[in-house]
Amino acid sequence: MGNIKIIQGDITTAEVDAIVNAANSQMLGGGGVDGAIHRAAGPELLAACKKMPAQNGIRCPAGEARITGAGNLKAKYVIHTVGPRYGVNEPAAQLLASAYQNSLNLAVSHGCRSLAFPAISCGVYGYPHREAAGIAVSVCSRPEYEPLAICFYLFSDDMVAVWKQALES
Ligand code: AR6
Repeated sequence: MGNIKIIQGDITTAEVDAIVNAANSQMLGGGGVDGAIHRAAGPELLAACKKMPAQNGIRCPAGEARITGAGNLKAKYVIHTVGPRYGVNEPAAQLLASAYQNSLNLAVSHGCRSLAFPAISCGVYGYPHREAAGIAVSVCSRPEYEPLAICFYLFSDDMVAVWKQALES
């Protein structure tokens, strides 16, 4: 698992091919990491999101992922994925694993060599951190993703500790 790193800091500063956004299904921005990514990328990102096909306002159901350009970010792409709202979207563990897996698959199919993940669903969506870290690390550690340099950008000391524990176990 030498291809997986943990970094404490703001994901919008990541120098990677693709930054993963913990978005909502509408893909029109929001708070948390989604807000930070849209602010840093500028209006081009929102314009790209608006162009994604929508069904009843849904551009990306929970567990799926979509890819756009990255506006002013250093990355080439933003991969927008939607994690489960804990206690609402079920089965939560499967949906969270799918969000990671579909993001990784989009990165691979677009020729990315590196990508950065935030802690999907661990903020407003309320996923228990330890369980989320286990799922994130287990999907990212699959042999098919070994050629990718994967960074987890985490904000707090606590989150870094939880992720490190998952990576080491
Ligand atoms: N860099 C890295 N991590 C961050 C940053 C940042 N700049 N900003 C926040 N985090 P959340 P969710 C952490 O709530 O739970 C949005 O409104 C944050 O501390 O952003 O998947 C969307 O539009 C937390 O650990 O995402 C959706 O409506 C983690 O990122 C909803 O929130 C994820 O927290 C998605 O909720």
